[in-house]
Amino acid sequence: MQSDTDSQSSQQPDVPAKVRMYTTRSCPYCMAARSLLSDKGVAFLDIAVDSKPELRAEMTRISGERTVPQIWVGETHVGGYTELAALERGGDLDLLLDA
Ligand SMILES: N[C@@H](CCC(=O)N[C@@H](CS)C(=O)NCC(=O)O)C(=O)O
Repeated sequence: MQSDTDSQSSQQPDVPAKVRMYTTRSCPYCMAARSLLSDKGVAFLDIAVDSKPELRAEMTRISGERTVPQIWVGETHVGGYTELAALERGGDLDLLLDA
C-alpha cells in the first residue's frame, strides 16, 4: 500500500506513519482532516482512492463505511473527519497518538 504511487506520506519515507487515511483529493472533509493533522504536526499516510476502485473497496471493506475520509490511528479505526475532530476537541486524539 505504501508503495502505491497515489499514496503520500507527510513524513520520512522509511518511518511508518501511525495515522493513515483513505481520501479523495477534492473532498472538503478530507482537506479538513489533513489540515487538522498537519496543524498538529502529526505525520500521516494519505491513501488516495480517486480513480482507484480497488482501494475504495478495500476502505469500505475494512471500515464498513463508504464515505471519505476514513482514518486510522494505529489499529484503531477513528472514522471520518467528524470523529477525528471530536477526539481532538475532547483531548483524546493525543492519547490515541501517544498509545
Ligand atoms: N461525517 C463524514 C462526512 C464525510 C463525507 O460526507 N464525505 C463525502 C466527501 S467530502 C463523501 O464521501 N461522499 C460520498 C462519496 O463521495 O461517495 C466525515 O466527517 O468524514
